[in-house]
Amino acid sequence: MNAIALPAIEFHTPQLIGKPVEKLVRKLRDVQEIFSNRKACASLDPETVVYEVESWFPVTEDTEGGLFTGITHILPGQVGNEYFMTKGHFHQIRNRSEYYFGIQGTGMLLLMDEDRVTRAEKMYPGSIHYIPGHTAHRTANTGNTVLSFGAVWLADAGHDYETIRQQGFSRILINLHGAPALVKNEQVPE
Ligand code: M6P
Ligand code: ZN
Repeated sequence: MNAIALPAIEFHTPQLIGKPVEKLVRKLRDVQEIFSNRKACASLDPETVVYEVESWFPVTEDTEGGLFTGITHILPGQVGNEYFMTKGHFHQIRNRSEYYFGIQGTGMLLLMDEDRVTRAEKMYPGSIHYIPGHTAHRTANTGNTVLSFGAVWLADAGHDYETIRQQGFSRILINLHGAPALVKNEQVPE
């Protein structure tokens, strides 16, 4: 029997490995504008890796009903008192939902609906998060070790980063006296 080699989750690293896994590295210089404290950001090395994404795209982006999967690794760190986090996005096709699941480390998933109401869910190894359609999502690493989480999303969902770039999330996640706190984002309207 000729078995085809497929991508696989290597649990001990953990990583998504094999061909054709695509890897994306987001450094501070790529994501500096997502952090509230620009001064603190400017004092850090722009080459610092904030997060990496390993993805498998078995079908093309326009495949209705197709699925993509990936693992994201957010490094531990802060910009000022704000934890390292992903850019965050709505889906271009707004009703598209997604699953996230915690693999290693601890963090928070920020979920903001179209009325800009933001809530957060704790991420830990084994946690499962259903991200409904019409909901922007961003993850932050609140621990001292790498936060890795898996994701499964619809191939045609698309990433709308622009809405978040212009309007931000209504809440930001900061380290307040050693614990994560979801507080009002003073830089954007409610
Ligand atoms: C998850 C999925 C991906 C996303 C990645 C990083 O793996 O939701 O679609 O690209 O997280 O998040 P972002 O694109 O917001 O930086
Ligand atoms: Zn998504």
